[in-house]
Amino acid sequence: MAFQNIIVEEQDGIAILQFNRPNALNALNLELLGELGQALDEMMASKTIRVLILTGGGDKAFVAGADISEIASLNPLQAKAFSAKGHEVLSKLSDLPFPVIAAVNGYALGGGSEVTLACDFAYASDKAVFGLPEITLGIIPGFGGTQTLARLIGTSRAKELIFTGQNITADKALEYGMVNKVVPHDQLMEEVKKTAKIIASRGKASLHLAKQTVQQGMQTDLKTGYLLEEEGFALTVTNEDAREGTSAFLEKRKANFTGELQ
Ligand code: CO8
Repeated sequence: MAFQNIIVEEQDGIAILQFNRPNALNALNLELLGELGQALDEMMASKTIRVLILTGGGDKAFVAGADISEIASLNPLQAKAFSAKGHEVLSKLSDLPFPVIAAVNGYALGGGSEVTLACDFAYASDKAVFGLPEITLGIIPGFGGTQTLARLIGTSRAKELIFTGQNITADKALEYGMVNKVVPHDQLMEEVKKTAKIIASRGKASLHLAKQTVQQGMQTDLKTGYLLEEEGFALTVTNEDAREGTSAFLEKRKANFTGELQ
């Protein structure tokens, strides 16, 4: 399927989705959100993708937020629907049965920061800028930021960012735990691909269950989380990849995981 606002490619189990509205710093308009949702639906059904990388086209921005020209004319019901559309699409991203890495190559503001928060983890270029500047526009975050940022970095830091609307550097985002690594700008994709390649060599079922178990566990108490882990563990241990992984260890060779999700 050809898209106008995103570019999707895939090689050796690694998919790369690039936001592609460089003239608007990849701002998320409704058309882009629709295409993103459709691309994620297709990926959900993919038999070959093991890891997805998200990044921004052009050399300035990952995503500079929701498209302000579209927000400006919304009435409350339309605004609620726009926010709900963002939640729906970002939930699809979080729910993909394989890991998603954000390669943050520039501005990740408002909806852009919220996209990184919906990914499993992020690496940032040393030129990346994060922030939730919605308050400077007289609005509040609407693509999950009030919830996901506080859950990730704690309520105090999240409130300071949301109340001031001030941007932070990649190094500050690293200190806050919003990104796992900051690398020189021109090495970002190489570094992300290196990690993606390691992940792509792991088994599909164990990646899916590991992701699901961490995510669901974070929404519940520890005892319930342990139960989720027991179930996930039991499912992986009977998977053909578990037979391959344990045999490969005992035979002192590299495992070759070819198991399917079902
Ligand atoms: N929306 C629309 N257009 C944008 C956006 C945006 N978020 N960001 C940049 N652009 C456009 C600019 O208007 C400009 O277009 P043009 O060339 O036609 O004038 C082009 O991109 C280049 O931008 P600048 O000239 O401003 O580039 P600078 O390098 O000078 O500045 C900045 C870069 C600092 C990133 C600046 O563009 C900026 O501050 N952008 C807005 C950032 C922002 O406020 N983002 C938050 C948006 S609100 C949001 O994300 C809410 C999410 C939930 C919505 C829920 C809906 C109800």
